[in-house]
Amino acid sequence: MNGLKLTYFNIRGRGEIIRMLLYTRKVTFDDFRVPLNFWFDGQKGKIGDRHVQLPIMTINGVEYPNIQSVPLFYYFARECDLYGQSNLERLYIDQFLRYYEDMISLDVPMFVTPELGRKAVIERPFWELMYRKTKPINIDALEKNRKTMYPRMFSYVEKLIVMNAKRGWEFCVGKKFGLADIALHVATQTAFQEAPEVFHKFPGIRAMRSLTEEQKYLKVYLDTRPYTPL
Ligand SMILES: N[C@@H](CCC(=O)N[C@@H](CS)C(=O)NCC(=O)O)C(=O)O
Repeated sequence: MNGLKLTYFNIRGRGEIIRMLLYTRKVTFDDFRVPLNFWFDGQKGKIGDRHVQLPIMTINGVEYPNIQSVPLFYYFARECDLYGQSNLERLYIDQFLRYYEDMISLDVPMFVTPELGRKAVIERPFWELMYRKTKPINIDALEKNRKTMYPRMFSYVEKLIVMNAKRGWEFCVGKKFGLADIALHVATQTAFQEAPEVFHKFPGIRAMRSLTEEQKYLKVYLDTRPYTPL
């Protein structure tokens, strides 16, 4: 793989799994982080037309807009040999990807409220403020996640990890590090930043997160990546 460029916002969001897959294998790529104000200040035309959403991926110098993040996760996981050793393992990996989707849909409302809606995303001062903030703006959503939603979702994933450990699996899926571990780490990162106490009851999730953080090349990235709320 060469001529690789990820065009995405300066958040983890739907770009982080791609970044982490590539860093795991020390694949060189251009990690282009579009400033939010640039996108929402009517300068989007410099990146693409109004029908374009991010991420945009460039592979071998060819740009693929609107290619969808999840197919990109699978593509790069296959390219990097991080997508399981058997069809059954891939079934389990896909399961973790679904939990990732569920989890990020819980995170977003803590930062973007319906009342603020579109107004929030087009107002540059709002974003600048938000990205300096370390705490969510929607305290109700944070409390609901902290008390109910994160523990509920985590308990499902914890059960999966415990069951998989009983099969002799050392990682989320199988005996090799891969996409499921990365998806779990990304899926739980906002919760880890905003409600770390929730993790106390979930040793399996904590252990899997640690294994991800110990990956040699990934560790360098995780230790130096910019702080972002999402
Ligand atoms: N299903 C798409 C969703 C893409 C998407 O919603 N992208 C958001 C950022 S996460 C975006 O570009 N928002 C700005 C806009 O729609 O103009 C995918 O997974 O790639």
